[in-house]
Amino acid sequence: MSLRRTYTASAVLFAFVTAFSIEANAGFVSLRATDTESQQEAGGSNFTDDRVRAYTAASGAKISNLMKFDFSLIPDAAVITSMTLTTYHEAGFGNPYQDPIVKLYRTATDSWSRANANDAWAGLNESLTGNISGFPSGSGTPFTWNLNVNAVNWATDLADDIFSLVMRNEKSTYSYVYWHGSDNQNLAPKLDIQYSMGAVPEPASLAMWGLAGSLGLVIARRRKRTMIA
Ligand SMILES: [Ca+2]
Ligand SMILES: [Ca+2]
Repeated sequence: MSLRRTYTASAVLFAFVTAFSIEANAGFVSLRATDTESQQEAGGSNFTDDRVRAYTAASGAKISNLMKFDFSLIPDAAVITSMTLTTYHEAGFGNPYQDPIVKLYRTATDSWSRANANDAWAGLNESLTGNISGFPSGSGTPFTWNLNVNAVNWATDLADDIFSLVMRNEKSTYSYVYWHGSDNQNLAPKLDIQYSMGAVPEPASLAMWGLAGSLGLVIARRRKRTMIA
């Protein structure tokens, strides 16, 4: 093989390997909620303040909370492999009060907005956690929630670029916990997402890198030989 041919073959292989390696790489995004809203499940009243509530009233009425995340940074073909939500405690009113038991859900309803006072209850779709309790009481204390990403086919949210998450107090008796909403982005709910493109399995991609390295070595050796000659 002539030196020029070796160079060409190496460049083509390198481009090929690079393209696939980028696709095979795991991706990571950290998103802050772009909007949050407390909604009363029955009766449809919305709250306009910045408080994230998981609340069951003494009457049994529930006020649940919506959080909106912008998925436009994640490729539509991504396979989401993990999601961790962090919420920041908003101290006051003796909360957490009477050990609320909280669950996270996905909702397919994306049309809500805190700026819109007349949203109907968004409703619940897939559940993303089991029952969670034992919340912090310190002001601004972060609390992390691990979401079961396998409960959802994410194609819809990856296509419409909006993931609406619901936080709900499952306890039937008077209890509540509060968190900061989306207004202060330093305290807004944060969603860390890992994904893969699943195009090429890691070992294959590593082997290709090894091959590219060997070709590079051949070129270097040939160069040296040419210089000596
Ligand atoms: Ca959506
Ligand atoms: Ca998208």
